[in-house]
Amino acid sequence: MALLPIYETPDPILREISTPVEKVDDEVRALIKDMFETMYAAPGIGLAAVQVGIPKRLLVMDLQEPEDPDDPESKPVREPRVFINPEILAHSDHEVPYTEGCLSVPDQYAEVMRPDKIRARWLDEHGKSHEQDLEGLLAVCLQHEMDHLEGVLFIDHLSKLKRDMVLKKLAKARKERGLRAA
Ligand code: GNR
Ligand code: NI
Repeated sequence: MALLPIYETPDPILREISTPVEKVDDEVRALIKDMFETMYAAPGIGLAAVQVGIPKRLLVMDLQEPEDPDDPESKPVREPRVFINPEILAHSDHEVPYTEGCLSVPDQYAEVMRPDKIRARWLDEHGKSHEQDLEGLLAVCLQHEMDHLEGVLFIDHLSKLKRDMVLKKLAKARKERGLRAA
């Protein structure tokens, strides 16, 4: 059991292209376990291996959606998902906005447009292949995580003006945190 360090922008590791997982073995499964622990502690709904400094094509996700969709205060249901060497086989032409955040761009949120439906293929933690049509938050989150595998952050989808605004707010928040700690 271990919490892993989460790398934040502008760390150059986040710009690396992740390489395929060659073999889904116990070492990979141990990393997956630590990634879930790190993701739940953060807390976040997804985490790509490169965010913890390991540029491999591997990500974990748990949308932790409330038990009762009409009551956001109801207990979140845990549904851990693992995606190894994921591929997007097709996506709809229709794009929808979603307000995204990222553990590597802490406490900053902005609306990103992405295709609302995708067909994806991936391996699970046992090396078994899956192919499925995905939509909603699951499709948004998988696209966000798969961007990480290509060294792309959600802020890269924004206009330069909006991206600079987010980065300025992040710098300000870090500066204030630093002043409080001093
Ligand atoms: O925790 C996260 N929330 C989130 C919200 C909207 C769209 C994407 C995400 S993923 C993010 C965790 C993260 O940084 N994953 O890479
Ligand atoms: Ni992210």
